[in-house]
Amino acid sequence: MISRIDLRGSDRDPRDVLPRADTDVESALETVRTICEDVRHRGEAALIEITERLDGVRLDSVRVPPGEIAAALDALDPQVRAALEESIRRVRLVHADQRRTDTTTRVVPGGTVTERWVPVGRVGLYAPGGRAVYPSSVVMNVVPAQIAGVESLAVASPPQPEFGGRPHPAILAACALLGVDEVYAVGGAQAVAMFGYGAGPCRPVDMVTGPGNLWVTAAKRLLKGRIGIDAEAGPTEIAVLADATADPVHVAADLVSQAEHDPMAAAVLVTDSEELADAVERELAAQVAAAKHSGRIAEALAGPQSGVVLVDGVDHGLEVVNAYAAEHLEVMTADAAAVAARVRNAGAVFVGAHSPVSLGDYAAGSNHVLPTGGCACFSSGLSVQTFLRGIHVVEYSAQALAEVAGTVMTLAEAEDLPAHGAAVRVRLTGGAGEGRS
Ligand code: HSO
Ligand code: ZN
Repeated sequence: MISRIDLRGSDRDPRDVLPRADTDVESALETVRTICEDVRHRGEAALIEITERLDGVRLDSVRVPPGEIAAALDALDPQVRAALEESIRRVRLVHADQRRTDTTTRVVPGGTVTERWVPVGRVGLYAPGGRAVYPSSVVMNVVPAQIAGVESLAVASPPQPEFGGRPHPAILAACALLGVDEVYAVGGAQAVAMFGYGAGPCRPVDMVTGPGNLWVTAAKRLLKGRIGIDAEAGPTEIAVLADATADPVHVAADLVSQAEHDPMAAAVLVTDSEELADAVERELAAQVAAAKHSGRIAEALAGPQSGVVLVDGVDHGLEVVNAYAAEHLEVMTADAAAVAARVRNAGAVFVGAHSPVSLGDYAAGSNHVLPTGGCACFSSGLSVQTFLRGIHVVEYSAQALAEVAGTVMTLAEAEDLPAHGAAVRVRLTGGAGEGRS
């Protein structure tokens, strides 16, 4: 069911042969543009109409009354509540260490540049609500934003007909645990438009983060520039780099775990051991048959985005996984930590036999909102840094400016921008303010 790609003895560029899903965001742009324009011009009335048409729910107002958010937490299964609390505690621990401190560089006596870290003012977080209802993703988005110091945080999640047109109660409960009381029962592209333009009770935000389906992604692409976005999230990916020492039962379980998300999810095993590849394939057959979501798992594993890749050895395997740049990469080889240290491109790396991706999904403390589709070559997962901006604050005295004036004027002349040079010269030759420091 899973295809096999034999790269042994081949010097082909792995990028040309590796399986990868292609999500056609472009195809959704036109429909999404209409939705966004409607929300932009007609605000909450448009949101209510679009929601009725697409979600089959007629809302009086898009805002969830805060009392209902608190009530969802009261009604939450105590075991799930305890697990969410533990997840939040660990994610907070890791993200607290990501805080930045301002740095001041004294470039010359009297001349300083300070990098001041300032949180984004207002953020909208999207929590999906279709096949994916992930309170854990609320945690992964909200915690770094709160630790960064974001003052105003709102969450949007699709209304669920079976829950009276409110977002899924688990999403509301997670919001309550995190102290978020501004929640909207809006999903899809219309939620991103609501955040981007503001609508009804929702003020516009500076940034939207959080995973979503094709429509959400298309809306993020459309609004990017007007507001900030985290990334365009594609289907989940797991790559496993394993040798003969790996346990095929574990490898198969981990591939299945992420295939469970979506028929478009990618599961890729890269190994130099044909015996392991055979054993994993046998295990996959058994585990998929026994899985609750066997239909979509089987589809994901059989899809062109998944495969078992045979390589010549660990070095060749590293070359392949670095070229693939998976959202999640597990390293299950002898001396796994040393091999993992040579990984250059991955959203997150899971090292050794006891660090499965699902640990990171919920409770390692790491963030699970990670770059997909090869974007790990140039971007990172969600973190406190996502919600901060570094502002350079420049302060020079009269003397420090005088000392560097020649440099500025020469470069200004070289770029044929004499007014740039003049802005320095007036300060040296008796313009207003001369002599002040
Ligand atoms: N593996 C997903 C996140 C997730 N898993 C949420 C379970 N719930 C993308 O990193
Ligand atoms: Zn997952």
